[in-house]
Amino acid sequence: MQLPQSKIDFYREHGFVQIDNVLSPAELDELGQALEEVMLTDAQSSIQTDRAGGNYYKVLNQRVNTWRDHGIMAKYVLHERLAQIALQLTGAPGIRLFHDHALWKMPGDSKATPWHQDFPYWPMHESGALSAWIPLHDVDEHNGCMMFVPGSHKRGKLTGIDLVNPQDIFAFEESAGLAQQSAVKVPLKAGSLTFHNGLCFHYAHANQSEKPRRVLALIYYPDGTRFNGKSHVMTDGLGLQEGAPIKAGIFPLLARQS
Ligand SMILES: O=C(O)CCC(=O)C(=O)O
Repeated sequence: MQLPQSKIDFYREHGFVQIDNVLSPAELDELGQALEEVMLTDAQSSIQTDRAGGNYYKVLNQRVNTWRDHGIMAKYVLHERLAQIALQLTGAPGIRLFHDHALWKMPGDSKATPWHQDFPYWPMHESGALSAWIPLHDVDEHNGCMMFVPGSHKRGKLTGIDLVNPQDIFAFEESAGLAQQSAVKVPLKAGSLTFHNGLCFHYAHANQSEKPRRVLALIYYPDGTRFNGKSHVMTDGLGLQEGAPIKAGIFPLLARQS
C-alpha cells in the first residue's frame, strides 16, 4: 500500500494521521472474530492488565500480545501492509513490532482514556515509535473514538500520565501554548485507522454505547532504537544492555527500506 505524500507529510507535521479503507470487510470479520476468541478465553500467554471491577479496567480492558495466543491475531499483528505504512510514515530504515494490545472499552461504567503521551511508558532511548489504532467497527465520540493535539509530538517527552488518576498534561510547563481546544476528534469507519507518534498527546472518549468498543493497537518502533534501561513488561528478563538496540525474536523486523 503506497501512501500519498500528503499523508506522510501530515503525520510528520501533526503527529497523527487517519488512513481510510486499509482493511476489507472480510479481513475485519476474520480479525474481529479472532479478537473476540482471545478476549473471551482465559489462561493464555497474553497479559490482561486488569480484571473486571478494577479502576484501570474501567478505562481499558487491555490484553497485551494477543498474537501469541491466536494464529489469526498473528496474521494481522505481523501484517506487512500495516508495517509498510509505519515504514513510510517514519522513513525509518526498518520497522519492528514492540507489542500489540487489544484496547476494549467496556459498556456500563466506562471512563475516558485521559490525555497522555505513550512514549514515556516505553523503555526506548530515541523517540520515533508509533501506534496503529485499528477499530473493529465504526467509532465516534459516543463509543470511544480518539482525539489528538496536532503538533504536540514536537514538545518532546513529558512526564508519564497515570491513566487512572491523571495529571493534567496541559498544565505541564512544557505544554505551554498547547490547548485542549485545539484537539481534533477522529471518528472512523470500520476498515479505517489512525497512526500516532508516541509523543503526540491523545485521548479517547468513554464508551456510552451498549457494546464493547473493540480496538486492536499495534506498537512499532524504528529498527536501531536503543534500550534505555527502564523496566517494561516486554523487555524485563531479556538481558538487554542499556544503550543496545532493542532486538529479540519477539520484536520481529516486519518491514525495511528496499
Ligand atoms: O483506545 C484508547 O482508549 C486509548 C488508546 C491509546 O492511548 C493508544 O493507543 O495509545
